Amino acid sequence: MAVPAPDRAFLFEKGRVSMDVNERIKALEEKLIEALKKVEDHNDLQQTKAEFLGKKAEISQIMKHMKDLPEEERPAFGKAINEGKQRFSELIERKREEIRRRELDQKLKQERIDVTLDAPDYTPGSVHIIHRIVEEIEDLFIGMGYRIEEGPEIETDEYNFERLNIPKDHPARDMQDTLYIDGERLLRTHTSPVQVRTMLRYGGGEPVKIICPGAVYRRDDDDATHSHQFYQIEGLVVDEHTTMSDLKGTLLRVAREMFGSDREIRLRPSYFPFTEPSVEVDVTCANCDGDGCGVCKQSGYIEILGAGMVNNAVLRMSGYDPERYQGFAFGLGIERIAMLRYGIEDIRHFYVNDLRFNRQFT
Ligand code: FA5
Repeated sequence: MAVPAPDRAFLFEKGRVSMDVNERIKALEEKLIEALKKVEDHNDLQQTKAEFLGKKAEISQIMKHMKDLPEEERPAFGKAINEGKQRFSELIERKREEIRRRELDQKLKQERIDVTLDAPDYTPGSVHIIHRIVEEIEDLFIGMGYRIEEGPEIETDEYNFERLNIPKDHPARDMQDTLYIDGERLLRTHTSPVQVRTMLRYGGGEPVKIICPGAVYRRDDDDATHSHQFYQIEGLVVDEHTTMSDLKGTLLRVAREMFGSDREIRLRPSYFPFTEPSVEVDVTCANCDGDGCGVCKQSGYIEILGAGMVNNAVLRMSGYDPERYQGFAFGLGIERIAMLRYGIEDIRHFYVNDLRFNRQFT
């Protein structure tokens, strides 16, 4: 904006200097007010600010003349200029705020949400049936005073086998086909190593009452009843005067909780290197009530887990004196329990993530 240069002679006329400066600034202020009316956006505003307050603005030019004024007139002159600049700035900032609000209003209008539109369909997720059964069994055992322990899925040969009384080259290693990572590390084939880790941590001096849920891995070929990865829950009680009948009572409670209050169990002699004696535990078939049918292969019973009294060698290796302490342990496969309970004929249903299957259990 071209503002004529101030008339020096006019400015220097004694006694009129300050008044003329005030008039000039007043005139400039009116010009600024007019200019601001035409300002549309931040760009325009920036330009107007440069015109009225920048280095080349008239007010800055007038300021340069202060040095030519008599000493006594300088303070009033400087004050007039500074107050003028202050008012210009305020006018410009007010305009800036006005633009900001207008832009915000526009943005809010554009982004307005139509709350009357239909919400998109969604189906809430749910806990997988395997984890639901794990939680159910955990609740049952917590109610009986057990603690929950967990251990690593990548285990060492020492904890998975050796400290469970399965030395290298022992034929019992063939019972669980193992996925090795290297010579020493492997994917745990069962949850029994957590027994050992917990007993060692307790240091042989106090009773143990734990369950250990978790994933385990085997080099099994997947078929209707075998998976290379499945879930187990291990149970371990070590105390003075622990007997086989404590084990039987505990497992009967589990069987009735899982399959119905009228179920019976049967213990069959078996072999595990870490328990002595060892048993396989069968539950009466829910399909035929123990009379014999296709599901239980006419036996009236279905196998659900392995168990036994903790082998003295295992107690000793874990720091417990077998003269004083005895223990029982059991290990059950969650998928097999779920299959029996819900009549699922193929273990692979649990892992293919077919929502039609999963939703049956929500
Ligand atoms: C064991 O793993 C022992 N550690 C259990 C045990 C613990 C015995 C403490 C004594 C004392 P076993 O290999 O039988 O045992 O496996 C236990 C359960 O896991 C089986 O009863 C079965 O329900 C389940 N299971 C075994 N292999 C598979 C598989 N490939 N797929 C799905 N479930 C399996």
